[in-house]
Amino acid sequence: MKHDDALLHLRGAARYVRDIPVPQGTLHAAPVPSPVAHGKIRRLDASAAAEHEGVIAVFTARDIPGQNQIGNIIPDEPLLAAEDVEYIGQPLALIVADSLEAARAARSLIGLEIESFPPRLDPREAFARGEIIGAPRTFAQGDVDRAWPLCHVVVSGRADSGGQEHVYLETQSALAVPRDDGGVKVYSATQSPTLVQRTIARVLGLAMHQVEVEVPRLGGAFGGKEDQATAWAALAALAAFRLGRPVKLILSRQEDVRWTGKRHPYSSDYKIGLSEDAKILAYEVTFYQNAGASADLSPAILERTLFHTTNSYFIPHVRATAVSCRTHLPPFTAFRGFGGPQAMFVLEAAITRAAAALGIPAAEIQGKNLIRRDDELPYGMRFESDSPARCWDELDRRHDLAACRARIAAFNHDHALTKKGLAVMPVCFGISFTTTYLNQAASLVHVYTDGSVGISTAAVEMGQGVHRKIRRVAARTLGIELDRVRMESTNTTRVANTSPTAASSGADLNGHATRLACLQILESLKQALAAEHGCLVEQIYIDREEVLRGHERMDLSWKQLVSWAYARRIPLSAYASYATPGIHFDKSKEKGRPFAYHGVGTALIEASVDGLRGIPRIDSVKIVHDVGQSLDPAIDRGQIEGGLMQGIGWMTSEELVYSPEGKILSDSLATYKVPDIGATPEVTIAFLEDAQPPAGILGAKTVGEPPLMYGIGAYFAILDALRAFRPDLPLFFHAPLTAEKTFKALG
Ligand code: LUZ
Ligand code: MOS
Repeated sequence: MKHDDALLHLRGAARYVRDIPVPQGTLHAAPVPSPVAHGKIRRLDASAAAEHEGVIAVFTARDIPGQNQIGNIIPDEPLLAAEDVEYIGQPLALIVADSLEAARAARSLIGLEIESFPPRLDPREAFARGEIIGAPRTFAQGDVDRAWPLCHVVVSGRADSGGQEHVYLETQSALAVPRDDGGVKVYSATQSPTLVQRTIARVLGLAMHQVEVEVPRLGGAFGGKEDQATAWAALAALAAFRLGRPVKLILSRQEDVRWTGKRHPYSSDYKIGLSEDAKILAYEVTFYQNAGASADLSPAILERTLFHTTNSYFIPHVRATAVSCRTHLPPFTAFRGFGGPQAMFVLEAAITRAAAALGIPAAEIQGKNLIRRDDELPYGMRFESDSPARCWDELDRRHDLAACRARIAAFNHDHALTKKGLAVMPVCFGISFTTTYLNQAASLVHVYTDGSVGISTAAVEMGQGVHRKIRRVAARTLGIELDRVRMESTNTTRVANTSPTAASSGADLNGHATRLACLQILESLKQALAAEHGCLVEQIYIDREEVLRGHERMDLSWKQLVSWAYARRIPLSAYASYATPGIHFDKSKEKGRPFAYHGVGTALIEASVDGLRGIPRIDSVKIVHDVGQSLDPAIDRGQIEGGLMQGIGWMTSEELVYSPEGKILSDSLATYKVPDIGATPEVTIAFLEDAQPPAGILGAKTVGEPPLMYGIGAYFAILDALRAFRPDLPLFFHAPLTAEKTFKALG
């Protein structure tokens, strides 16, 4: 497999924002972070810092010409703290100097007095004090209260999942260059070019057309640059605008880990009721989302939690309530799965507890309750595919779940010091932004006179291969070779009003728009040819760069066709937009059809635990995933493997630890453990064959986010192995299940 930029990456030649050759006179900026999680600024004296050698200027909230506001969904987040301080790491000021070293060194000279108050870190405590963002929301169907007495078993409990650091390879980066018309051009490592553009316009008091945002590529993002690239771009733009000089702002790894938001930790209460034959009748859940200090994307993430309350299962009686709780930590943000994984973890916990109560394997409950075509989801959408059961059955056919369980039982019988465990993890993830209006995209396609093609869309390439997929769509639509098609950078002057490259929808939305633009060009070419040759437009095809009339070759190549058309003044560029049809959602009723389709699959995870050292290990993962007709099987495989490992990390080793003062202690890759190659299990992936016609682009279904949630199975597989050592071990659901916790659980 070859990623579009594989050679550049391999040679270290790919240019990220930090690698762009800077204009002469470029300055460097270093934010001054709050040392306190909760307090009021009593004095902020920048005079000594301003006099430090190399320092050009120090900016505070007072220097912002427009609004000191970067909140996206809710305007509750200042760019620079004016009075209230809400988390450790919050930017209080910006030092600009002729070198990064000088800017950073001057930080210690800022005279700062902050009156500090005890910080609130726990979401349940925040909820109890009424510190919530927006109103709680409830999704419901059936009537849980009437269902409980009908259940054979009812169990309840609590499940907690921790946050997760994105660990994108490229840290937050921006380069702002003032324009001669008073505007500013900003190179930003963002998933959301238009959000950055709009926010900078607001902060500087400019019109959006005075702000150009250019995104070359990202070194990973995973949601961490959907909302949180904005502050750094806006700070760089503020300094460039005020000083009339280019300004570069790059966070170090440690600054990035300390100051930026991560996946939301959740604490949840669940209650689940089942019939004697293991049918889930009722499920009630309350999600307490730890939002951090400001809203950021929390309300949208909370909404997606509610959408994924029942994951891959049909449950007739459901009541799910979710509330976003304000705490004194850096605002938590988007992370692959966007609140969905947190919901799925709770339901798997509930099922695991119910299985223990019934004395049956959890997989028996899972397999019996998979959602079927026409079943209604708690948000009113009727399920439109057979994929969950088909993926499950295919996994069973290939790997024989009962035989795996028997093999593990035999192993555990024969081994005293090592025990194995198993879990099945079905995933069903709604595809579309839950905010309906974001489901739009546009594409600008140029065919140059030599037949080569350049495409601009809203899609940001961050390693996920979206550019290669869009190139495939264009090449296939035009009937030309892939190598003729190039993706341009993402730029707000070429494609405006961009939705974030997020929600697993980059290839679908921008691929559809690109296909429409290519079809426009194709139509003009065909019309001109039909007129010239006196035939019907429908008779003309382009296949493998050859023009065909019916089945006959016209002795005209793509290249020749393009120069012929140019000479006849036929348009060779087109712009098209696309909006996902048939989706809607009514928040007043919490019902609708929010998703174009669902990303579906099932995984079988096997784990083992070393009983002496307490160390858990994921041995193997077997996956059947419905990709539809894959646009690029190698890229899809890569996404599935990467997502899986990120999910396993979230569930097993990646633990965010904070001091009581609200300071992150796990602030380096030595103390925050991401899974490495040594932790990688044997992964077997099968694509669901002859998947039904989906709503994605050219028959393909997305694979961006859903595979992360297979990793949830790692928690339950390890728990299963622990129970093989200690059948009396009380069940506990507090992710991540680290080596420390497994060691303690073994006593
Ligand atoms: N971002 C967003 C997302 O703004 N809305 C979504 O529904 C979403 N879903 C997944 C990931 N990012
Ligand atoms: Mo995302 S969590 O699709 O930026």
